[in-house]
Order: sequence, then structure tokens, then C-alpha cells
Amino acid sequence: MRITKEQILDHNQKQSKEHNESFSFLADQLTSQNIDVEVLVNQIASFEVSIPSWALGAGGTRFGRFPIGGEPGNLEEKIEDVGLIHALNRSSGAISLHIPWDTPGDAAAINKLAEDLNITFDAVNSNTFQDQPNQEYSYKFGSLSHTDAKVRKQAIDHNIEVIKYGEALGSKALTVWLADGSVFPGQQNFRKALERTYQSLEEICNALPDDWKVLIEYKPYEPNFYSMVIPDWGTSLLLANKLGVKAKTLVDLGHHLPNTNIEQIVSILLMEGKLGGFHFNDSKYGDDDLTTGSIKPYQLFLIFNELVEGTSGKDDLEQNISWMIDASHNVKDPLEDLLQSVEAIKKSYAQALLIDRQKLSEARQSNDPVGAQECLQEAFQTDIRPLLREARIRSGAAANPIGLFRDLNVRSELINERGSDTIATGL
Ligand SMILES: [Mn+2]
Repeated sequence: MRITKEQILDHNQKQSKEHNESFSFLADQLTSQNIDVEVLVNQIASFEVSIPSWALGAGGTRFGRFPIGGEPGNLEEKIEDVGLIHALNRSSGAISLHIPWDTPGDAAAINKLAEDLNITFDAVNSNTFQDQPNQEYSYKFGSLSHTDAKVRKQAIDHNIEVIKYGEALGSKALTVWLADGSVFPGQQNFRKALERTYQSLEEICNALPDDWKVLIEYKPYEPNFYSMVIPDWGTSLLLANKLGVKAKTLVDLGHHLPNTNIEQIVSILLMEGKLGGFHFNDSKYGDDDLTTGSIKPYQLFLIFNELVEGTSGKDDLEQNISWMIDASHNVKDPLEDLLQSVEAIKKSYAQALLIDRQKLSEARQSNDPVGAQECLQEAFQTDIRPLLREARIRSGAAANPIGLFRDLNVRSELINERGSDTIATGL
């Protein structure tokens, strides 16, 4: 299924009166605060977030999975689904692939399809957290950190193979999330496991093309419940520093212990030039993989405050950091969920752009916590939804992406095309 320009225009036409009223009211309000609304709308319009190939089907838990029907059964259909999201919001023009779940068989044909839909390829993800059929050695006791050099070599070779697939598609980054660790005290020598991981990553880095980066993701627990080899940003940063300029840290919002100050981590990584990428999601307790902004929108805003503060503006935000979603759960239509996530991310970005930086800086300098809080709250409490809508309309996207998704019965159409019992590859 494809969404046509006419369908978008028709939908936008119906919303135009109400939208124009709310947008001009907000634009006047912001202009009176000396904010350049045109610049703001352009910044919002050009900010894009990549869609993970593994989030396009129903997510599951280890207890069960409830298919939603019409799930993409292969990589081509996944790219078509991202094409639908991008047609609706014009902010999701890239897909992040997971190998081997989405191994591109015919790179030329995949590139052609992606080009037709204005989709590019963001970071490619390796997978050494599960065994594949006919795999020679098992990752049961680790991969890049394994005690056996033969297992490590297999895992290194897999990562290098993933780079090759990515190169054929124009990707510029490899994300390594390592599930390695230990389930019980005493099982693993912490130092030796980290040292072996470093050596394996060094070999992977040596195979990286010059214009690529490797993003090192961290996670405090799960699947290992006593220790993870790369449990936190400090360990990731330590490895990235040792590995050199191509290695950077990837922050996955769900990969922190409860109440961790993620915005401070972001700020410090930016200071060190080591913030390489983001996996957006939200969580209540742990790695819940919930819709971004559904639980802690203020935290998301504070993170964007640091991102805007720590970069010189839009260009840096776009050029140096990979923006990706990493979420998957059991109950929503994944396409609607991804539309909500992208919207929440862009909303937080827009709110952070509204912060009066000079006023905030003065409040900090004069040790005025009340004034500083007022600066943040003023931006956070502004209803900037008309700005996002304006940015979408100008980009050729739908004024109300989820509304149009439902009006066009996209899910029913996909079920008609693909059947009700297709299952997307992934978790
Ligand atoms: Mn992640």
C-alpha cells in the first residue's frame, strides 16, 4: 500500500481552517517573545528520526506474542511500512536494519525500493545475543567477550559481515549491543571479559570504512542478571575512548536503572564529543520499550535541552548523532506507535528550542534556581503542537498522521495485502 500526495492534500485541506487559526495564534505569541517562527518551523521540519526494522511487527515478551495482522513478512515489506510512516509524517526517512533478521539479499533491488520511497539506511545492528540455525559456535556464554577465541572470532566476523551489508546500502554506522555478561556471582572475571571485548571491538573498528562510526550501546541488566560486560555509559565511554575517533557511545533511554539522570549523561558525552547515537523509547521500571514520551515527557524535554545546549544548533544535531527509535511492545499497532514516538521526540526538540538560553544562562550565573526553573517551564508548558503541524504541512506530510492512518484504514489494507497471520522477523 502507498499513500498518495492527493490523499495527504485532501486530508490537510479539511484541517486547514482550524490549523491556521491555532498556528497564527501561537506564531503571534512566539513572535512577541522575539522568537523567529520561520527558523523554528524549518528546524522542526528538518529533524528526522530513524525507524528500527524490528519495531514494525507486534512486539512480544518471553510470555507471549499477539500478532496484529498484516505484519511485514520480509525486508521489502518493512521498507514499505517505513515508507507509509514517512509519507504520513515526513520525519522518518531512514530505517535501521538488524542483521540477520533483515539481511538484504539483493542490495540493488533494496536500494531501488528505498529510493522510490525516499528512505535511506541508518545504523546497521549486529546480533550476537542469540544463536542462528547452523551457527558453528554458541553465544550462550557470550560473544565478543567469550573465553574461547573461536567464538570471539565468529562474533567479530559477523560484525564485519554486517558492515559489508551496510556499505552496500549506504549506511554509515554499526551499532553493537552486547548481551554478554554473567548470571551468577563468580561466573565471570570482570576485567578479563572487558579486556577481551575491547580487543574484539578493536578488530571490528579496524574493518570500519573511514567514514563510518561504531556505536557502543550499554545496558545494566538483562539478559544477564548479575553483570553485563558493558553495563553503563562509563564503560561504553571508556571503550570508545580507547578505540579512538570512530567509536562513540549510544544512549538507549530504557537502558538505565530507575531515576538515572540521563540528561546529565548526554551533556557529558556531548562535552567529550562521544555521543554517537540515540535509541528513543520510554520505560516505567526497566527496559520496557514503551512509546517515547508516554511515561516521562519532562525527562525527554530535559534531554533535548542538553542536546540543544551542547550542540551549536540544527546542523550539529543532524550531522553527528544518529537518531533512532528502539521500542517494541505487545499492544499497539506498531505503525501508530512509531508515529506517536516520532511526534513526541520532535515535540521535545521543539520545546527545547524555545528555551530562552540567555535568560537561563543568567539565572545559572547568578545562582537563581527559581529563575532557571521558570525558563524551562515556560518552554515546556507552551503548547507547540500547531508548530509541529505547520512543519508537517509544509513538508508535504499529514496534518494529523494518526488521524489519516485511521481514515485510510491502513492496517486493514495491509491485512488484505499480506494476510492476518504474517509475522515480522524480530524479537
Ligand atoms: Mn537499543
